[in-house]
Amino acid sequence: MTSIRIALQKSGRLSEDSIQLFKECGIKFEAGSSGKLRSVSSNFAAEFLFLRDDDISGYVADGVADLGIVGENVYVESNHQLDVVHRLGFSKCRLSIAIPRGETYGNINNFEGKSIATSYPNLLGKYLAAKDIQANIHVISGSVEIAPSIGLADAVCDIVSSGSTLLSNGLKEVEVIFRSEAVLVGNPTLSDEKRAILAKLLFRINAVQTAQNYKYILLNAPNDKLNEIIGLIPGMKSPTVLPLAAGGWSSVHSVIEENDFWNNIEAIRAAGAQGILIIPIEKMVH
Ligand code: PRT
Ligand code: ZN
Repeated sequence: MTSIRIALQKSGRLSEDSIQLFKECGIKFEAGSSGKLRSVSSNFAAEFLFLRDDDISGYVADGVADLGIVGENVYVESNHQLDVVHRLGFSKCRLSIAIPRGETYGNINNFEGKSIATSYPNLLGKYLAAKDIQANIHVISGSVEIAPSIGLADAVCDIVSSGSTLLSNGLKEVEVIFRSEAVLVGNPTLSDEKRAILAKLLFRINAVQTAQNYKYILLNAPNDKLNEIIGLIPGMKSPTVLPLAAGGWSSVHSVIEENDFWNNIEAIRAAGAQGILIIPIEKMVH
């Protein structure tokens, strides 16, 4: 029977959320932390490989794996031509150019003739070429942020998330050149059988992602305030309204986007709503 092979990061910033995503999709397998490099799902036509993130795009391009989860920064830098099948919304970060904090910065022309240390020569090279800047790119594979202080380069181009690494190395972010998140990439030449399995997987991923934005809400409302309260909850178009055993009160049930609810919480309570419950939804299919 056909199954798809999915390459995941063995251990690192992508691993936990990647494994969690498949678990939430109801796909069972043994995670790679046990030292295993390969694991077959017991309830879905998929097999998982656990690799260094740098190798994932190449394995998918070669067809050793059919799909992979990788940071978009690493995928684009790899120059492999894959299908970005789905954006996953986790491991968000940016690739930025930073300079010593004490220096003044005007614009990108500051880098004309300067040297920039990075592990992302392709992304940086394309960005500079598009801006018509001639700079020297020093490729280094780790600890990029110390390059200016040891005199190796004038600036760095590295991944930033909170910014605290730059700060503690006396650097400031001056240009964001790429915004990244985890992506599901796929080999462009998958067979029809594998595409059918991928479609099933995407259906589940969509159900999980949609559910994350919504909550099931339950509240009790005095009948004379029912319409007012329902009107205060945007998106609550057609709630289920059931009479409570206590006369004059109703129970209101609906699915809403969570933010819509918090924006009006005070008004909802002031209108007399009581016993408000907000319950997570595991999966949601439109
Ligand atoms: O061992 P393996 O090769 O598999 O993993 P790795 O060490 O190469 O990668 P890993 O696990 O560190 O990161 C995997 C992916 O997570 C990256 O390719 C990005 O897409 C994404 N990501 C998200 C990050 C960060 N946030 C991040 N903060 N990758 C790296 N960092 C590093 C950055 O390099 C810098 O040193 O964290 C530091 C900056 O963080 P802040 O919070 O101080 O700004
Ligand atoms: Zn890596």
